[in-house]
Amino acid sequence: MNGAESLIRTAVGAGVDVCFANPGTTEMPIVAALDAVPGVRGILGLFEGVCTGAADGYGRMTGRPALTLLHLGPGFANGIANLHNARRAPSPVVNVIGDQATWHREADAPLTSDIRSLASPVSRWLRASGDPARLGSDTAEAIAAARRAPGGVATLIVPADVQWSDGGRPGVVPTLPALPLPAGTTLDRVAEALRGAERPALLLRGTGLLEPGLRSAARIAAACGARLLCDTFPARVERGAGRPAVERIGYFPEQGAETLKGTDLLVLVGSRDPVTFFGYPDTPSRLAPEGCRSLVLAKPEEDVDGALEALAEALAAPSAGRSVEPTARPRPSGALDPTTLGAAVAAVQPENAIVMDEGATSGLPHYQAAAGAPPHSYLALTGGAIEQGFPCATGAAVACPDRPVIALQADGSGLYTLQALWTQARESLDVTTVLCSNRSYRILQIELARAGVAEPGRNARALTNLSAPELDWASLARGMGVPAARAEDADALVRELERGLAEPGPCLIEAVL
Ligand SMILES: Cc1ncc(C[n+]2csc(CCOP(=O)(O)OP(=O)(O)O)c2C)c(N)n1
Ligand SMILES: [Mg+2]
Repeated sequence: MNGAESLIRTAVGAGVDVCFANPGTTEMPIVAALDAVPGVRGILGLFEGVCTGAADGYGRMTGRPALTLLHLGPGFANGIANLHNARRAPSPVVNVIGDQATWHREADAPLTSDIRSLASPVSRWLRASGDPARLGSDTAEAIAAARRAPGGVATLIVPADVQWSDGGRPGVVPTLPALPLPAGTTLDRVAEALRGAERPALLLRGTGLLEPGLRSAARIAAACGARLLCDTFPARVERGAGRPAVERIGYFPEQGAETLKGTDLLVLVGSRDPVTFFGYPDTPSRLAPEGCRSLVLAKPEEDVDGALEALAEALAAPSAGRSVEPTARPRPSGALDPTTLGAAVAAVQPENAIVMDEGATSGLPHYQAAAGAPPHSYLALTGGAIEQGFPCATGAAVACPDRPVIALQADGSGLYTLQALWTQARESLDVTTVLCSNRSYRILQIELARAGVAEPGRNARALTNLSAPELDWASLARGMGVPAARAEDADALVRELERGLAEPGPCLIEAVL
């Protein structure tokens, strides 16, 4: 067995079954091993950011890492922005990067570079494997590191000769240790603070936004009147009718401050004290009002669900909290704008949908409109590095072949990684994309206005406007093998959405805003 086969055997043994890949010469032994050792589905992404964003989406939906297979420093560098988003989620991901053969490094051939320096900022675990006999155990360690709560990005650099040389031995991934509960004193302190607070809130992250964590959080809310909050851009929230309602913190500083206004106690559940997305003149970084106390119930690496349940018990909470009633979701009619777009999606989204929102300014109203929609998973752009929507939706669809995926995709953000559509077509993934076509970097125009630029100059207009030439999204999608339509009003969007959702496989609807 060569090193590459030991790597794949280790992955298969650990239940890793997907590899989002864009390989080159230094990964050929691993490509061959993917066939020599059955069990891992190789999925080609036509740009590395597609592979890493897909691994993020896959990790969010399964809680398990996929492999990415990337080509030396430059290939990896193309995938960094979406690994930044994965790190912020945080999602379990295992990157495998081929490198020059060990003895060839000193020749300084053209593709040689400092991969470690590129990988370290986005990797919680990083190693260059140097010995085929240890590549299996290195792989096992990488997988274990990616899985360790709350999940994270592990990166394994594998020189080509370590892949092709004999002497490989599969490694075994240790079973995960039970997550530690927070100390009893922490629990007591939080319970006491909650009893004394007038307007408390829980800020939930990680498994706290999935069942059963959410159910325990709702019990706590019922016991002490706490609100349930999540970050502006959560990795994944389980929501919809029959589930507890979770409010998102507003995006702009004044909106975020408005969400938290009057809060006197913020209980951090796998989360951190909320801060503004950017620094603005004369605006504090911290969002919570002055005098609001923040207390950590559970750190991200602790047992968030167990802590929530123990806190509910400590508060003698009722056995169930409030959940959202199903709401009427009228089909919108007339002109398309972010509100009617959100209403259209909410009106038709089927039960158990996965909604990936990189709709930017056009995506926001959907969250409110879909509050009482059938149960669904909602995924957002965690790290603010745009280009994530198409890839993350792709990975979510690979993870959950039985669930419809709806992608709210802003046009500017979508243009970075639209080739993910080709992967959706090739793999027959059930992704319905609503392409929010406002032909601008609208958010940047808003930021310019906020910064006091009343009349944008020639350059400011040129740098924030996507018209001239007009992008033809239906043609772009069809060129990638994805059926497409164009909707010029809300009625047409509803109609096209119903058609797209009824058909298996991907489709794209350009919603002309
Ligand atoms: C990787 C990356 N590059 C650039 C930016 C800066 N940026 C933030 S939003 C944005 C444009 C968003 O336009 P679009 O996706 O069309 O959404 P809209 O604002 O029009 O709703 C840009 C360029 C970023 N956040 N991330
Ligand atoms: Mg736009």
